[in-house]
Amino acid sequence: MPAHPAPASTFDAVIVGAGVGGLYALYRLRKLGLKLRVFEAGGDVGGTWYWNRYPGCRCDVESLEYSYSLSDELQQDWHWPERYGTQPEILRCINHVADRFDLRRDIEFNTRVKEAVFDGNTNTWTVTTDTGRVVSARFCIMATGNLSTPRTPGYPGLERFRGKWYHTGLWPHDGVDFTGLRVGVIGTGSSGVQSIPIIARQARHLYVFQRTANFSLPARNAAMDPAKERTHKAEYPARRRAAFDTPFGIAGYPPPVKSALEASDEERRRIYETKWAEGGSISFLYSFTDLLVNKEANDTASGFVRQKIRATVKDPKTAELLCPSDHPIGTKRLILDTEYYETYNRDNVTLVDIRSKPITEFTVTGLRTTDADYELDAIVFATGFDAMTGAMKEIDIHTDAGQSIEEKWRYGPRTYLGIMVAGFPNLFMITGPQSPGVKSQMILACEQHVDWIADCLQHLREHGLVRIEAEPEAEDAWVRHNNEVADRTLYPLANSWYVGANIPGKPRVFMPYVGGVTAYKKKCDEVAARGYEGFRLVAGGEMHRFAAQ
Ligand code: N01
Repeated sequence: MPAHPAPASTFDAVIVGAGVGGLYALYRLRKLGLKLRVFEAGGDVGGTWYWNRYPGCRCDVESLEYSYSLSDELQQDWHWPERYGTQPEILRCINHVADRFDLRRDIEFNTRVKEAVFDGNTNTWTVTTDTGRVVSARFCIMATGNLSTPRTPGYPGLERFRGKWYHTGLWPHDGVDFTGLRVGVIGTGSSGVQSIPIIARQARHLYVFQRTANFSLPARNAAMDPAKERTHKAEYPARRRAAFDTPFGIAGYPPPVKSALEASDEERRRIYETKWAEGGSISFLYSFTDLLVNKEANDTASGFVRQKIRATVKDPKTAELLCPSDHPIGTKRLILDTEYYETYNRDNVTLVDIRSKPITEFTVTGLRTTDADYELDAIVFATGFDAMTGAMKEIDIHTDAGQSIEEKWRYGPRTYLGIMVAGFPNLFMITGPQSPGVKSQMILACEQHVDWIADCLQHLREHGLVRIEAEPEAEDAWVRHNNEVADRTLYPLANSWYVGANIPGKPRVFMPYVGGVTAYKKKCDEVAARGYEGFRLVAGGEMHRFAAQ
């Protein structure tokens, strides 16, 4: 009996994931005439926006920016009702894209890829799913997402708990009504901070279990301003191009011109107040040139936000607990909220410091910390994800040469451009580690990667090439460059998911590329223009060509 049943179908490319990146890959690669198959673990399209349905979930990038640019008609037609898109609205748009471009017919839903094995003789990947499908493809494109592997803490006793528990990243589709319940939320990252004000309004009592305080700024969400929408739509193509000339891939924020240390106290305060009133994280981080590279400059911004927290939260002890003190502002994902700090002024909300008095176990009726028992009807884990590498490592990806991604990334991810991994030919990642993905507008990042991959596949086809593989030296240089760039910033000072700090035992390696979208795209374009510099390209005989040739 062979270890694997013979592949039932053969494709040019298998795409893993039907979120924003996977759907665009399907759309774009279809235009090359390739035979494609998408496998998606969820019951429908949307990825992040399919799974994260917790109360208050919305994007922290403005809706006019956080949207596909793949069709001007689409971006002109689509109306975003609010400044920031809600999860249901973003998911509605993604569904619209899937229908409008007839994408679903190539997607198998409720199908999780378990294994992908490369055969160096035929230069093909064999992909096996949990539904028993075995298919082969010349190329495998991992659109598996950066924040798609939810994690709950390993405290003992959860199976004893008689109430209901939820993870923000795996939220029930029909919603949860917390009315009249005693609820505990564990975690105060973006998901916790967005959901806490809404759960507080429903619950009889809400306990927020905070291990680390995070910086959060007001989102100032509002109904879409029709004049702004009209102007934006008139300028859409130019704005999309301009976005690539910005560090975070988002146009429309005037770049800062001076150091925070060159400004007087009064000028600094005035600028921070303006940005605070405007709402938004990029705008705030753009107050001065050096907030992310100079600790002293950053202290001025961090101090400003701490003052705002103290001015908002009435109980001084609670306010102090909510003031972040272990990382410079912006070095963890800067959160945008709606009435987060105000929520702690409610009588039915208690902040519990689990840094000084950690949770020890779950009990039948709630949870226990080192100094108290909390009676709860429901627990919400807003405890985040095995970010950036989790989804790739959950799939058993290996080659017939005996290499596995699990083993290769044991001490942290290693990639060339965040797109390919040396030793794993014909395997592409969309917004993989060491690309700017999570430090930029994700849809733009996905589109840029997919366009690059599509151009690459076109190049291979035109030149009769059947195999592309990152060279180890190019990968080493890229990893080194990533580390050097990160070390010139304050980012590595934070215990964030960017460095894997939220997962016990995960190697501490700074994973996103923070040299900016402009520099990154330039590098990708140069690599392609130089005939895929840093990649080894292999020609093949007739039988090895892609099916669509
Ligand atoms: O997860 P997180 P998230 N015991 O990892 C705590 C994107 N996103 O889902 O800091 C107790 O940020 C943990 O504490 P600590 C966005 O990029 C975007 O909130 O590790 N607590 C932290 O407080 C974001 O950054 C949007 O000490 C534990 C929290 O849980 C990313 O997704 C909305 C714990 C986890 O915070 C992830 O956000 C939502 C433990 N064992 C998400 N383990 C928007 O666009 C973890 N924690 C607005």
